[in-house]
Amino acid sequence: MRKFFLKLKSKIVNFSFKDYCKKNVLFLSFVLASVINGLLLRGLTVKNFFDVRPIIADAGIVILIGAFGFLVKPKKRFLYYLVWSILFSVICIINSMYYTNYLSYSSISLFATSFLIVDVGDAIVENVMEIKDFCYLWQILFIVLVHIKLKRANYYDNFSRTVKGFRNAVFLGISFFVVFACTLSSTDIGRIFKQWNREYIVMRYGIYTYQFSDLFASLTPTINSMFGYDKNAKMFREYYEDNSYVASNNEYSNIFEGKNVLVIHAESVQNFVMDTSINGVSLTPNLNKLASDGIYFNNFYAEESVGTSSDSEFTFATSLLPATSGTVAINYWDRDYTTIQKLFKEKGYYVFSMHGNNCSFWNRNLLHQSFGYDKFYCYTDAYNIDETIGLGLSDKSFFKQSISYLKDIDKNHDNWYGTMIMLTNHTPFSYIGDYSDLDVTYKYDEVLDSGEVVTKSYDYLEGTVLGNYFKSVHYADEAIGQLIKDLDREHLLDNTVVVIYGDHDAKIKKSEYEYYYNYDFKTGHVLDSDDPDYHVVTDYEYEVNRKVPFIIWTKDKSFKLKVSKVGGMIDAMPTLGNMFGVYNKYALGHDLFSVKDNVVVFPDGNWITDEMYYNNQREEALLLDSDYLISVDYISKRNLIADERISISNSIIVYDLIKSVNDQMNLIKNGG
Ligand code: GP9
Ligand code: MN
Repeated sequence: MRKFFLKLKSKIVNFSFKDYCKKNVLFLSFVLASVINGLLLRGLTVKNFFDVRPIIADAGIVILIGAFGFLVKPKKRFLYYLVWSILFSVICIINSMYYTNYLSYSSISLFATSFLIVDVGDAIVENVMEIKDFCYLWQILFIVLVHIKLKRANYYDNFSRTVKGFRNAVFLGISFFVVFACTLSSTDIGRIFKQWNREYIVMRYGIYTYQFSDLFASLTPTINSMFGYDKNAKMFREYYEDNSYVASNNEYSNIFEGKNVLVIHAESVQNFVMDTSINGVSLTPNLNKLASDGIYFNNFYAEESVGTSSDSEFTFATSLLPATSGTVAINYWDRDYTTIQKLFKEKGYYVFSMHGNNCSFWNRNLLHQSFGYDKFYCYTDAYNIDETIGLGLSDKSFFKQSISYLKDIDKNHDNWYGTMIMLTNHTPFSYIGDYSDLDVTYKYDEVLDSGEVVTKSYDYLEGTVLGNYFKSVHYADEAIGQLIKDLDREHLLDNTVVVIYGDHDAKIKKSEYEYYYNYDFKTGHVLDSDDPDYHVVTDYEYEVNRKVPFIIWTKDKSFKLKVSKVGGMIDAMPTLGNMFGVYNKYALGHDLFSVKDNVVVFPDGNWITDEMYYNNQREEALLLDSDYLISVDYISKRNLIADERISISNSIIVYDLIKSVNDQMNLIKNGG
């Protein structure tokens, strides 16, 4: 041991940094470029430039990977570093784009869903890619240039494959990691294992460590379900021993028993559009009418993760949160979930779904079977694709053609529960063109010197993503209005409860809102960003604005009410279920008519209550009720709820825990 330290000491004393750099130009160039790109990515996304901890972690992992280059023949070494440089640049590019859209980092598990990107390709090009996403490519160019220079100087002829070089680099890499490990808190360690707080992990561990830990986590859906079952099953049993969902009892219990249900999954409809008029024209007159004649939850969030539409369907159906890695629709569709569809089916309802896009999008042909739907009416199997807007059949045609199916269903079944999944109002919204009659230019009268009055116009929202979204949402609203009329004409509303939810926000960038809020109608220009009246849209304002409408309506207008208490998609099933006398003992949400102090948990661990929005990633809070005195205890209690809700949901999803309980029950029933 003593000998080792003496040797180490003499090595350190005799170490010449200049010599080391000279001998390892390619290796060090690779390390430096990769670390700079990691820093650049954090700087351009989470604006985390100055924290040295992720730099140390990035350096550690890159050095370790670079170390293996010493085991490659010098002439092939360049290729080794080139491949890794390409891989690292691609990682940075993908994460940069992903962050712009989701304010989070990408996961390898999403590659399973990447075939869906082909269908939404235009949306990616129009809304997702930006020039800045490609700045990371410099690393590749840099490595090539360094190589050319070294080759010209016959650099490679002077070296051979060297185990010593490998050993030294590994030692260096490990040293970086040891230093880094000393800076970790228990929260940091917990979060890298749980993986859902991706922004935090990248800020703390750097992009490369995140991406490797994510690779491991993403490969684990299969590995996971093989290991860790006992621990998760125990957690599940203990949780439900004390917290099994108990049916609520309030003035809304069973009010709709025996009625049919028509759920409208309203693509990308955000709540704020219901309070928006452009040039005095309401964007959503039909939704507004339904909301004011029914029960309208106006402080409601979708709680979706990377599975967007499919996650909302899942959370609505099960009252569980989406998977923390991958998506239920693609990776875990074949589990045994307790769903609202199955519960209605048990009551004798015919249960079906309808959609105008490919039946296999989001794996719906399988997912919907797993939810318990009797039939999925989709795309060319059920519809004549006579009018395409964006991804598939236009909503107006979809609704029109669905009426005859609904009439048949109503004729042949005493009771039915159906979901209609809308499509047209899907990002990038630019296909809406003439299908919407909403004018988003701004017209004004100008008095000329001669006294003549002429009408002039500014482009205003014309040609912007938000402007297209407004047109598109206006179209979706018209489609809903037309559907309600047609249903009424066919007497399909007489015994039906119509439920409408926005499936998630429209994923429109903050800069679009800033343009909209800061538009100066006097000049037709946007205010300067240093103007005292300039409205900066903060991350918090943006997050809180992601609300979607949730409406429960009947034709007889028997319940007219606006609920402003905070709620989420996870609460939809318990709230609606109670009105029909169905309940799900595994529900993690609450009946919004019974719950006090509700907490809406997002899949990344952030949460919102009536009092505050809490960003768990940054450990920052936005107070929503300034009269409320918030304590540390208030936050930590809700952090625990968030952690528990995410963990229990994920355990059920990954380990198919409801199935194992059902299997045991069947065994007991059958006397096994
Ligand atoms: C596609 C539709 C859109 O069929 O449901 O899915 P999204 O891109 O919103 O998840
Ligand atoms: Mn959607």
